[in-house]
Amino acid sequence: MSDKEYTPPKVWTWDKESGGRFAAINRPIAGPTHDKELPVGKHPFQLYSLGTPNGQKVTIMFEELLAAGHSGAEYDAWLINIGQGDQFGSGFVAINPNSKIPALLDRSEKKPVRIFESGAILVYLAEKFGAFLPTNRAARAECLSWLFWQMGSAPFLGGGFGHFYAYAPEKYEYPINRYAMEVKRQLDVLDRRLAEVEFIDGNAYSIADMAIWPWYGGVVKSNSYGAAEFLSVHEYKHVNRWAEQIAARPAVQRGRIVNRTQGELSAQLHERHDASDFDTKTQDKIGGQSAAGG
Ligand SMILES: N[C@@H](CCC(=O)N[C@@H](CS)C(=O)NCC(=O)O)C(=O)O
Repeated sequence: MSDKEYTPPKVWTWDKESGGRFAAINRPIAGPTHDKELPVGKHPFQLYSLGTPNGQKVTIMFEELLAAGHSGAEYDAWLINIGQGDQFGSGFVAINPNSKIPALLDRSEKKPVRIFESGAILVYLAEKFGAFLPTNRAARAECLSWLFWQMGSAPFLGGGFGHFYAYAPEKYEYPINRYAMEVKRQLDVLDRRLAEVEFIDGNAYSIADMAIWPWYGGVVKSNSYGAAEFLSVHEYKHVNRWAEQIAARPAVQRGRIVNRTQGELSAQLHERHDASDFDTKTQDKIGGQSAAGG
C-alpha cells in the first residue's frame, strides 16, 4: 500500500508483519522477553554492546582512556546481538530498561553502577577519569551542548533518513525528502562549526567528537546507508577534514571495530576482553568464538 492511501484507524494496533527489516525485533512494549544472565569478565567495566555508531562511541572512549594511561578503564566488551533479541534478555534489561545497546556496568564501585544511554555513559566515564570533558564551566557547557546536540540529532539521521532511505520495505518520497533535508541541515551545522574550530567543543578533542564522529563521520567518510552521493557529502569539506583527523587516531581505529559484526572481517572484533585482542585477531576470533559466546 502506498503511504498516500493510508488512513490511520481510530485505534492503533500492532501489526507484527509491518516492521520491514526490523519486524522481528521491534515491539510496542518494554520489559524482558526471556530469562538470560549476562556474562561477566575480569575487568572493572562490563560493556554490553554492538558496533553500531551508538556502540562505537563508548568503545572509542574506553580505548582513548586506556591510550591516555587510565589503566582503571580496562573493559570487557560483550556482544549483544540485537537482531536476535539479546537486548530483551532479563540480565540486559536490568542494566538498560530501554533495551538498547550500549549498556555498561561499573563493577569498580562499592555497589556496581549501571549506566545506559551512550551520552550518559560518555559523561560518566569522563567524570570518573577526569578526561575528555573540560572542567571550566563555559568550556564544559559548550562540550555538553554538542554532545546533547548529537543525542537529539542522530535519530533523524538513523531512525529517520537511514530507515526510510535504506531499510524501509518501500521507498516513500515524503519521508526521504523530509529527512534528507534535515540531515543536510545538520551536516551544514557541523560544517560551519568545523570551519571555525579544530575540534567540536572549540577547545580540545572531547567526548563531543567521540559522540558525533561515528554518526556524521560515517555519513561523509563511510557511505552510511549508501547515501554519500545522494546527500552530496563532498560539499561538507570541514566535516570531511575533521572526520579524517579523528579517524587517524589509533584509539579510534581500535574502538570502532569492537563488537562490530558488519563490514570487512578485518574491521570486526566481536568481543574485546584484552588489549592484545587487537593484535591477535584471527579468522577464528573474529567470526567464531566471540560470535558464539555473545
Ligand atoms: N539513545 C540511545 C540509542 C541507542 C540505540 O538506538 N541502540 C540501538 C542500536 S544503535 C538498539 O539497541 N536497537 C535495538 C532495538 O531497538 O531493539 C543511545 O544513544 O544509547
